[in-house]
Amino acid sequence: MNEQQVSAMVLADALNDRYEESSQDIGRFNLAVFGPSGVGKSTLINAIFGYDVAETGVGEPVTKESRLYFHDDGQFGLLDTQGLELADTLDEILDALRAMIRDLRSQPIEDQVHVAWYCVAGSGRFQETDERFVNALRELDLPVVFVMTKVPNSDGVPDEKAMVLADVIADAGIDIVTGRPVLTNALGDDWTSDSVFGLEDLLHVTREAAPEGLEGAVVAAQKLDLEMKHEAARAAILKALDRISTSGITRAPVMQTWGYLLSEISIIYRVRKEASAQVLSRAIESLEEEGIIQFGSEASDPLRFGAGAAGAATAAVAIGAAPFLALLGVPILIGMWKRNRDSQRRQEGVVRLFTQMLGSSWEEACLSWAQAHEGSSFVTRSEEDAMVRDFVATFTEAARVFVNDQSER
Ligand SMILES: Nc1nc2c(ncn2[C@@H]2O[C@H](COP(=O)(O)OP(=O)(O)OP(=O)(O)O)[C@@H](O)[C@H]2O)c(=O)[nH]1
Ligand SMILES: [Mg+2]
Repeated sequence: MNEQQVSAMVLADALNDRYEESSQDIGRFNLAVFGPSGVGKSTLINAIFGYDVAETGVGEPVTKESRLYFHDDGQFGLLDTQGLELADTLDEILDALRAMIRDLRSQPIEDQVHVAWYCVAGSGRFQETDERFVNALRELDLPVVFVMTKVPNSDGVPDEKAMVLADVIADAGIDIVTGRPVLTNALGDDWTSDSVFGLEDLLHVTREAAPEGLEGAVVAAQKLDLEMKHEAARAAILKALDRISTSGITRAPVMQTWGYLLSEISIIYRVRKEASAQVLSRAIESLEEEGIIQFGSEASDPLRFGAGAAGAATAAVAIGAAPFLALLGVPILIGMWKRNRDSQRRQEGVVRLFTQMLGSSWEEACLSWAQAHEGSSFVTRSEEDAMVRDFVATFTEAARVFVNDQSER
């Protein structure tokens, strides 16, 4: 490993140091899904959470011989049944569920079951079993989202019979989230005019039903709504800027803030820790090769900058106030830093600007990966290359805008 690689690892290390903690902070959203076999539960889960039961396995039976399976992955946990004829096994499932929920009561909130989906076929009927099951879930204090699946529709407009069923359910006097069922169809069909619809609706209702403090976990767990993720990433950047304002600009707290920021964005977009660290260190190395960023040789050194893409002459500037920037010298920021070396507030501005650039570039890389990627959080080699390119391009563009902005003054 050469010196450049060591330096490039600094941000990857910051992310590595904070990833687990960030994951804990965001928490895990645990969803329980019920409904008769074949109604489309697993298909729906896969469409919204990209969680392919066929691929990931059904998980562990909750108790020996139990028909409840729990499986978790990152910010998402799923309590599922497999191939159950619900009416025949109703009491058995409810007993197992009651025992499980009772056991979980003493656990931290993120280990409990948060929301239940109760699914019936959109072409079916509302039966006494459905009512009993929903009431039993409510007695366990679970918010119940009533889902109609495989709803026959014409380009997303539910057919008449499904509308009638929805009204029957809404009028049945059961305690369900929003008071009405959510109508969905998770698979399109070229032969009929059935379209995919209702998935966003179901996601939003589910997020609303999740306990306070776990909405972020729902946002990270789902793969359907990238705008939702974008909002969460913007909030993470603002939080990082706030942290810098309150904790000051000495090295340790700033590194910590960058570690939280980078890992939170990774988690929001479901990019795993190892892939994140790898992409980050490669991107920083590449920025250094292009002279956009330069690293000082030692952490304790006074701030040192070399000639960068901006064509600045080699400069060695000693500023004791922020030794951490010895590790991450940004040539385009030198001018601003030098002019403002007497002002703590303006130096903070430099660090905030770098934080902003870092967050936006990392988000861009994660976002375009998520747009191109279906489902799992596995990052292929070519996807990794694309993420490096996206990060470098976004960062470089932000740097260019900044340089132009400075030279116009
Ligand atoms: N047309 C259409 N078919 C669907 C839809 N959802 C599921 N299917 C099909 O229905 C079948 C059963 O779907 P699953 O998602 O496995 O049903 P499940 O409720 O998980 O069933 P169990 O795991 O046995 O309890 C599969 O062949 C799916 O392809 C849908 O929204 N529309
Ligand atoms: Mg299933």
